[in-house]
Amino acid sequence: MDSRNGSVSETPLDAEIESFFDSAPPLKDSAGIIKKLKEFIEYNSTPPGKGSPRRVVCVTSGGTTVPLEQRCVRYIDNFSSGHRGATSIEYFIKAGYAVIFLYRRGTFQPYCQSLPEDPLLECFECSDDSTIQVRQPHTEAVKRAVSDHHAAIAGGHLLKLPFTTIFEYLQILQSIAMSMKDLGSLAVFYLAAAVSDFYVPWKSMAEHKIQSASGPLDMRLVQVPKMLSALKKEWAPMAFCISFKLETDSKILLEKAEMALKKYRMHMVVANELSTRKEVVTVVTGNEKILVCRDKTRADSDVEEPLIELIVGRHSAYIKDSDL
Ligand code: PAZ
Repeated sequence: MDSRNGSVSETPLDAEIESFFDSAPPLKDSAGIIKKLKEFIEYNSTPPGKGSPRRVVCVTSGGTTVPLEQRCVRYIDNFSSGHRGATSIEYFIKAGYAVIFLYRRGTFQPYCQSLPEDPLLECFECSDDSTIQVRQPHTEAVKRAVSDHHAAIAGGHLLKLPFTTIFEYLQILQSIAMSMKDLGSLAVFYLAAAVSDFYVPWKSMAEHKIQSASGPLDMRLVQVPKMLSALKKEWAPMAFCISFKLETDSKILLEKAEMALKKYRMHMVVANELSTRKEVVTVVTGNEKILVCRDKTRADSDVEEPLIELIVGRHSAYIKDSDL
């Protein structure tokens, strides 16, 4: 019995995964998150009027942190900006999907690409009578960000769930996956977050700030259990699953992506290199390696547009096959 989600799993999670969840600090407002998920999925399964159930995609985005102390002062982090996830969402919503956005706090958000780095301070000014107005040349970008973002939320097409640590990320991902289980083949996982491979188990973590006076720091990190297996086997077995593989060494990238495809029984693995990830990715499937590139003839183009187009097509074929 998985008490956090109130559901019974037929095959128990393997010991490593179980121990990760058992020893993780309790997720804040777990009940509230599960309630939001339930309402969002119900709403999109029976949209108002006579609309057919929407496809629902869970997009993960940004990097997970690994706390080094329970009262966390220091943590291990990674490079991920969340650009991939945030940009992809805009295309998924355009294609008619409802999106559950599991994102790292403070990373890129959908519809905000054209805003400057510090939007609050750079886009607005306060006049003498204390009215706040948008400064030129940011009016159009602010209008678009605010109206498209609000329309997605108000229309019930976007649910945003933030995380910071590896513990929060995996706990929320599990809740999302279990909530999406009954959607069957209409569910998609687009796992673009950069998830830590190693972590300090909560029980062996120092409670207070680690003291430097004690000399060099000797710390043991253990491997984060590979949750993709559990997601595919138990949490949402009928979902269409896309994972990402990032490497800095091009010589091993495709081999690693193929290994992940087979090992975790993903439908697609998107392989990308750190330095060229915004220009080109390779989509690895059971029998293809498809190069997807940004349209360089357009200054405002991105690689996510053709990538999501490809994914939506493959997901449609998957739904058709599952119905047979
Ligand atoms: O977040 P971002 O836009 O800066 O980068 C995207 C990415 C490289 C994190 C993503 O495409 C990806 O490959 N995620 C998986 C990373 C991994 O192998 O763990």
